[in-house]
Amino acid sequence: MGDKFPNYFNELVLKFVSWLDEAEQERLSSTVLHEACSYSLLAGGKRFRPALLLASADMLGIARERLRPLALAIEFIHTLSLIHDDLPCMDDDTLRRGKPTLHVKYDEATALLAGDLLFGRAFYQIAHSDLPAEVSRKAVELLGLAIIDLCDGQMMDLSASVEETPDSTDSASDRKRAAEELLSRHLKKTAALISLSVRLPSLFLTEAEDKEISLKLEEYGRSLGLLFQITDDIIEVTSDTQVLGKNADSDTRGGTPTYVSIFGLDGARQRADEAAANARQALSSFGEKADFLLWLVDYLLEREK
Ligand code: GRG
Repeated sequence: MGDKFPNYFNELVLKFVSWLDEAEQERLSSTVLHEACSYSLLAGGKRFRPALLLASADMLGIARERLRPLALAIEFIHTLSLIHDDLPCMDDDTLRRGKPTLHVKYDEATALLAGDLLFGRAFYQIAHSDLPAEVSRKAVELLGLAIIDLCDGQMMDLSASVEETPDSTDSASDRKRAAEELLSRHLKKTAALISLSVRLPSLFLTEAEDKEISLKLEEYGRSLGLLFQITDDIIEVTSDTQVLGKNADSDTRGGTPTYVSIFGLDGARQRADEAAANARQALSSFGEKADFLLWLVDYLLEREK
């Protein structure tokens, strides 16, 4: 297999970054606020969601160019969620994508408004495009739902940080409830946007095809998103800040329960394996066309940043 899949992943990332550079050059204004948005957008980041969206499009045989507005919209919303997540009233973080967070580089008001502006740009990008009307309508509906999930998940995250992580002295039912709460929080906070990225390309299929295929893509995306979050929790305790590009203990400083704090490192790895198995199962009917998306499952299981 060698470098085939990593190279393909890089190719997708480069394609997306070229779209992002073009979108930044066509910005509607060059005020400080727009510069602040560009600071966060162009700070790097793995571009995991847009690359996933393009890989799904390739698997379904949909021309990549048709996905341009949707890929940009997804990354705008993801970046906005990171900017707001880092604010003092949320996670209060100082480092993101290897650079000072937006409110540290500028100020809080600018960071808040930059996030709001990206929200607007995401929907403008979709509506101001030549996407077929029905694709555009459905994409807005699904993106709206994913954003609602993101906000719900973040709210759960904030409340979780003031509750105690159950330990061995807690009853089995307390531990079960904590595990269910953790699953629900991560499905909303992390898996919703990842799942949407995999699902969106199927909007270009016929309605009958979309109905059948979108369920499998969503299931894969949900499991992959969960796997992404579990491995995020694992590398938060096994990696250092320099490798991560964000503070290594950023999610645990507020005492928020994580897969590692609830299940221990081995338990978290076991849950990562289960999510990986579910993701593989969801794509079992796609044959070798799904090879890259299946490789991605192993890549996430082994990732160190
Ligand atoms: C209004 C869209 C909107 C959101 C507001 C703040 C908030 C609600 C939600 C925050 C959700 C959040 C920060 C989830 C974390 C998901 C996650 C694992 C992010 C890290 O993603 P990576 O590693 O980041 O792909 P890069 O920097 O590589 O893009």
